[in-house]
Amino acid sequence: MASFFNKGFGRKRESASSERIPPGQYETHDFPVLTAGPTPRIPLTSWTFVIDGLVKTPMQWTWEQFNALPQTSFMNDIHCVTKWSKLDTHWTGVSIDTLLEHINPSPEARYVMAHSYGDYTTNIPLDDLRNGKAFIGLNFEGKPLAPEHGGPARLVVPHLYFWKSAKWIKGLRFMETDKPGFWEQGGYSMYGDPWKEQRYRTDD
Ligand SMILES: Nc1nc2c(c(=O)[nH]1)N[C@H]1C(S)=C(S)[C@@H](COP(=O)(O)O)O[C@H]1N2
Ligand SMILES: [Mo]
Repeated sequence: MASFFNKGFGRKRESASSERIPPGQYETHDFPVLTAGPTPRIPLTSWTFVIDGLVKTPMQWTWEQFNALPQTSFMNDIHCVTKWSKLDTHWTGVSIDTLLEHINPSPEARYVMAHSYGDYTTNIPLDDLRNGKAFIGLNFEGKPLAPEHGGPARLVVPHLYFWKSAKWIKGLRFMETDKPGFWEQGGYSMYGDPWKEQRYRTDD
């Protein structure tokens, strides 16, 4: 592989795309759609986003209320466990840090289960959602997020494999102990670090 090159001459080309592709991945310029099951269609009038579990102030937002929260722009690389990586994706949305200001996590909360419309779930450590690491994406490349990519709103956790980025997000449940979500119950990694190739539970 390119490891010799990366350690030496490659350094001055820090942003070269090859250095941004984790092991075992290839770069794609498409945006493949990966969904287990049909695409849920959620009318914005009945859309809600809920944070509950181990939090001092459980909260529920309507679509209108959620869109009134401060929004930020994000640029990220995303890495799917099926081996494609897509560089420089542009989003706007609500940082999880903004949501945390409202709900006050209990001290014992260490993990989060993301819940989606259509019943998909995925588990993520709370520390991987805070300090600018994750957000609820509402716009992708300047347009409202398309339904097949999780619109109207999806979780985006770019530093973990993309299955952790729950499409059609409907809430976050704060938990004390880790529990497997949909793919994790099927043998995928509990954590999913693409740089460590944590694809399956046996890689954890
Ligand atoms: N609700 C929900 N979220 C999901 C999935 C899903 O099936 N349902 N698939 C996951 C997987 S495996 C991947 S790779 C990405 C794919 O996102 P995309 O279809 O926008 O590329 O969404 C993740 N989030
Ligand atoms: Mo995936």
